[in-house]
Amino acid sequence: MNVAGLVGLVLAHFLVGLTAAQGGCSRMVTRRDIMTLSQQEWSQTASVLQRMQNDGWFRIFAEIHNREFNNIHGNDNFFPWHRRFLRDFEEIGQRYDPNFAVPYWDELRDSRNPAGSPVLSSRLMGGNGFGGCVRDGLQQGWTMSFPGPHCLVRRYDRGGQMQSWYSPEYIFSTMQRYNDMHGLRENIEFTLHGSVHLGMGGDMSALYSSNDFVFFLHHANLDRLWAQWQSWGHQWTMDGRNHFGASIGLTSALPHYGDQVGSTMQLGVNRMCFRYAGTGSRRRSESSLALVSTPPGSNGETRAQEGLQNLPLPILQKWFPALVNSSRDRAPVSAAVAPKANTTRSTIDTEQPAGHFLVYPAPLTNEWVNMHRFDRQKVANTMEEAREFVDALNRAGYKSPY
Ligand SMILES: [Cu+2]
Repeated sequence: MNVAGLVGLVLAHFLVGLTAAQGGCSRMVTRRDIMTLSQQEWSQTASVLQRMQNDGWFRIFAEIHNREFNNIHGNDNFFPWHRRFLRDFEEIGQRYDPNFAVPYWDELRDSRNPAGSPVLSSRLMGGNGFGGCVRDGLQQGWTMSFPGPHCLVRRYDRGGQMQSWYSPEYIFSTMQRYNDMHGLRENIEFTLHGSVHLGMGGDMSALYSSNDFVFFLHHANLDRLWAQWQSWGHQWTMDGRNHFGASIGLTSALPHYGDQVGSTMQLGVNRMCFRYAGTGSRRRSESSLALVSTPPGSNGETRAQEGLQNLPLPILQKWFPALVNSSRDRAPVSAAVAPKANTTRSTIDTEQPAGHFLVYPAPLTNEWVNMHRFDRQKVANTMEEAREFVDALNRAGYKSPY
C-alpha cells in the first residue's frame, strides 16, 4: 500500500471512530423533573411502568441490583454503574413506548420536609405505607416479586415524617470541594444518596431497592448532579477503586454489564442516549448555584446565590472555593443593581432576605453502614462535617430560600 493509501486508511479509521463517538444515538430522550410532566405525560409514563411490572421487569432489575450490591456501592463503580443500570431500564421502557424517559426527582428542593413533597402525592408516587404497604400512587396494589411476593413497602424514618435530607447548599459545596471521583462519590453516597433511601424506608432501604420506582427518580437525580459536575471540567474524571481494591479507570469493565466505564461518561454517546431538562441540560459555571430546578417565577436560585456570595471569606474558602473569586467579582455588580452600595459583611444579618436557617441532615444508621461495608470512621467524619457546615452557615446568618 502506498503512503496515500495508508493515510486514507488511517483517516477512514479516525472518521469512523469520530462518527461512532458522536453519532452513537439515533435518537435522544430528555429526562425531566417529574413535577413538570403534564397529567397526560405522566399517564403515558405510568402506563409503560405498569406494563414493565406485568412483564416481570421490576423483578429482573431488583434481582440485578441485589446481586451486584457490594460491587456497586461503597466503591467508585457507584456513579457509572447506576448510570448504566438506569439506561438499561430506560431502554427496556422504550420497547413499550419509544418516547419513554426516566423522570428525576429534584429532591434537594424538597430536602427540608421530604414527606411533604408533591412527588409523594397520590397523583404520582404515593406516600408512606399503611402497616408497611403503599396504598396510593403509581405502585398502588402492585405485588413485587423479588425476593418473594410482597406489597411495596415504605416506612418513613420518622413515623409519618422524614428527617431532612441534605440542603442544595451542602451538595453545591460538595460538588465544588471535590475534584476527584473518589471524593465526590464518597461524600454523595454517604449523604444525599443514603438519606433518601433511609428516609423512605421499606423496599427503598433494602438490597432490592429498585422495586420502588422512587429508586429510579432518586438515581436519575444523582446522575444529573454527576452530569453537572462533569460539565465543570470533570467530563472524563474517573479514579478510585472497585470492591476488590483494584483501581478503576475508563477502560475497566462495569460489574454485570461488562461495558467499559468510559462508555458511560458522556451523555449522547454510546448507549447514553438521554439528556437532562432544566439545570443539568446547560453547561453552567461552577460558581453558579444551579442544582435545583426552581419552578418558573421563583427566585430561590438567585437568592441562594446572592446569600452564599455574601458569606464571610473564610467560610467561602472552606466550603465554596469556586465562589471566592466570583464573590469578589460580583460585589460591584450587585452594588450597581441595588442602591445599597455600602453593604458590608458585618451587616449580613440584617441584609439577608427572609428564609430558613439550615437544619442538621439525617445521618446514616449503623445498619446501613454495615450493609454497605462502609468505613465507620469515614462515615462519622462526613456526618460531623455536614453538621459543621450547618453551624457555620447559620452562625454567619445565612438564610436559605429552600
Ligand atoms: Cu444502588
